[in-house]
Amino acid sequence: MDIQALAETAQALVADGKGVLAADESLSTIEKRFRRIDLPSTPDNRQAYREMLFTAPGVGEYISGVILFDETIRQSSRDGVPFPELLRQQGIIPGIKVDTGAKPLALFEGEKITEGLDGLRDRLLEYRGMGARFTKWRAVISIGEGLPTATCLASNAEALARFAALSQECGLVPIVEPEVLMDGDHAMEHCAEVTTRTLATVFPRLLQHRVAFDGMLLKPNMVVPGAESPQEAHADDVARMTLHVLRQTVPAAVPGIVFLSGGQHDEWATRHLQAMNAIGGAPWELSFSFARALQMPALLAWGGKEENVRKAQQAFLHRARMNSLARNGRYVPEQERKAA
Ligand code: 5MM
Repeated sequence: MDIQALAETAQALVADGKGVLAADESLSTIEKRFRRIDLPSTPDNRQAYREMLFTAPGVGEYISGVILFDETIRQSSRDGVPFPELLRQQGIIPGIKVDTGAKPLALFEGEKITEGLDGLRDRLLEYRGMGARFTKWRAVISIGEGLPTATCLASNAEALARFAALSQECGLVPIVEPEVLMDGDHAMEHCAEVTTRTLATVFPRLLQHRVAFDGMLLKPNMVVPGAESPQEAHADDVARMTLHVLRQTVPAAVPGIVFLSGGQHDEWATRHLQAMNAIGGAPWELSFSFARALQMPALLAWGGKEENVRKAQQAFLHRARMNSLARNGRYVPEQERKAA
């Protein structure tokens, strides 16, 4: 295993002012997103949407890497340039989601286990041959009455560790994503406690599997109140609590933490990232790997229409730029209006 090469890729993904675009929506998720704009989810529409994002002029200034879905890594631009090559031309590192989705955990109602380990080594080698340089695997953890159970946490941590080890063996930087969902009416303190338990289960397991921390990235949720909670959280509280949890659980050798947005309003995800970077002094780079919080305004502006491509790209570039500023601790909400 060439740890030096893995470390260089991991560092490039969290380079100054840059973060990752998650564009790895599975077929069911992209169908849900396209429903917002009344667009059928066909291979052509998915190709057109991803091409709009990937060809946004100058996107490589803010985006270091893009996580692709299996279908997307095999698609090309209308001019016939394979998407991984198109991204490289923009100075962007292609990555790939390699899990095959979260399925019900047998005998543990309300909990999920992420699948995709069978045959993974062969798939990784194929993706590497297609130009991918990093991978991603998402575990889903629910908060609820008696949830998450220790069994759910341990099973998902084991799968994440096996995924990460296989990725590194194949020369790919794993992005380890244990997502504690926002669903529910729990307080942010409860989210902090569950996120702590989750990460405290994941990291020892990664170590047992000999995963090199300097050749991976962590993609966690931020510590926020549940989506149905009446609790109001100030950005400074989110930042303080999230950093507290991460300091307790994430080794300093990990080069970067790239947050998911998890359904937060796009501007709030940016404010929270800004607040964390404003505190400063963290041992890891603090950046983003958003899907919805980067894409939603662009999707709505696009609406599936060719004539809206430029407008949609502007909306996407705007969010990418705002998050780039936040990632460097230089974002103020007034920049939203000024640039709009
Ligand atoms: C694009 O969403 C990814 C999951 O897709 P599927 O559920 O369709 O497999 C997801 O892993 C994504 O990378 C992260 O959750 C971040 O997305 P958000 O929207 O939370 O920033």
